[in-house]
Amino acid sequence: MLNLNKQKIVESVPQTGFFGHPKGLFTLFFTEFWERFSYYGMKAILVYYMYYAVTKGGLGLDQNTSVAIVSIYGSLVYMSGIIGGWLSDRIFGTGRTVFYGGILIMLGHIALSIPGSAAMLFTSMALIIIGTGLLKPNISTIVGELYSEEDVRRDAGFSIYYMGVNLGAFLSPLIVGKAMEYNFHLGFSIAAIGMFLGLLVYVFTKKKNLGLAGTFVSNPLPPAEKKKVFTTVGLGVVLVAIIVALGISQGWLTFDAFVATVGILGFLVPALYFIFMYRSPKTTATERSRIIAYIPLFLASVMFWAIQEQGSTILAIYADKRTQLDFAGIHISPAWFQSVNPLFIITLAPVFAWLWVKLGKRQPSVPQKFALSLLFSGLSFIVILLPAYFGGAHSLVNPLWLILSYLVCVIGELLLSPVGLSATTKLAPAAFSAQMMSLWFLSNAAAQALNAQIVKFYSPKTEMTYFGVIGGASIVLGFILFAISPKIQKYMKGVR
Ligand code: C3H
Repeated sequence: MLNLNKQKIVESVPQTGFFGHPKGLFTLFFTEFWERFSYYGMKAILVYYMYYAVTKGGLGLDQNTSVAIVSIYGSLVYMSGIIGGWLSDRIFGTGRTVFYGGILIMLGHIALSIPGSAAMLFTSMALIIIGTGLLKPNISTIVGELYSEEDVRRDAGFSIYYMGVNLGAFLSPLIVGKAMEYNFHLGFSIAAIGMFLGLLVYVFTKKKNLGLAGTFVSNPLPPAEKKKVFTTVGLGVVLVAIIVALGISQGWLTFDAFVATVGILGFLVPALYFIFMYRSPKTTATERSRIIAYIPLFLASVMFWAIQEQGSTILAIYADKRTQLDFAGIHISPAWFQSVNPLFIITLAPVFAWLWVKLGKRQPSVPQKFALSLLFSGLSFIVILLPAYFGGAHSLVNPLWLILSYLVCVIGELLLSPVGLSATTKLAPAAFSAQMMSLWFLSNAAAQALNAQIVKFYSPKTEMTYFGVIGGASIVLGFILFAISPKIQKYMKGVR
């Protein structure tokens, strides 16, 4: 986006009105709160819905297959951000794309709330994959648009926004998890209502609060090119549909082959993205250097999310199968453990925001924060291997172990996720502002694609090795990143 447009947008947004931040942050905070409420509420019960027996209201699928499907689903949800980024940079602008995304997500949750079969599940997944791809990266990009480049409130703004994400993520597993005890579809209906409320907040407050933010198309598609692009996309979709139909009918498109394909795409797509942005004539020399700096940060982010996302897959199984759920006189629903991470985020985010302000110029650089994040996420897996080390893998474990592991991982998350969101908006080449945010979410997509390959190695027998190898890898990468941090900082060309 041109600097002139950026300035016009900032001037159009009421610059105070929400905890000393631009009023638009209210709209984005609550829209994203409801979107995450619906997404994480659905996700907190999805894996159980898939592997619980039909007599218990589930679909009766195999447990490991269910976890792999959830990982692939999570990966595609973030991968589709490239569609959302492209549509907004070239056709709709971020604001309209967010709205369309919200509608698709709501329809996706409605599909799951109708009692049905695996077909309903896959319809819902398709709608939520595309819808989230349209909404998630674009709403985060609009947060960046509310602040001028020099505005010192920007990082704190992203921390507040991240608290909105986690407030939704905290409340929904508690509510939807409880609803699951009556009926899975009641739980999914609550998710649909959540997204509906998010759309209401967005539609009714955006005009007053967001000003021009979200209305510009940063790199519009010339009308002459439109026809060519739409024909190519249409043909591509038809080709993929034919290949999939043939593959299924001929028997070579097996579930494992699909998981492997998503695994490859998880890394191939971001690689192509990097090359494309780097080589674009619209990217300046300074922006090219920043793209180089972004590569190690992206890889660190993949490692981090690979561990963090297992909090809702492998650790969800750990909560269900390995943890004492009757504890201190209460019966704990395994889905409630999904609220532990967001609760710690909400509590600790202000502490980190305060810490960065207090440390001022002495605070670690962005690459150093990422390196520390890898150390903490690695340690969280070392913590959770200890119960098996001390007591074997067959007795039930005190839930405090799981809570401690989540806490350590959250410290890593606060060192990486809000920092990464903010750094992405600063490092983005002007012509690719929304697409760079999609690239950031592709690090999560790659992580979950990787997880789909590795979760099958988890079992009570392999538990210690599983957590030890993955946790150890993260710690080693953390040390390497710390060593090369000054070099990365140089390539960032003044961005801090
Ligand atoms: O959703 C995002 O944008 C980023 N993720 C987060 O903010 C996480 N802290 C959410 S926690 C988790 C993924 C969902 C909780 O319902 C659970 C991790 C164990």
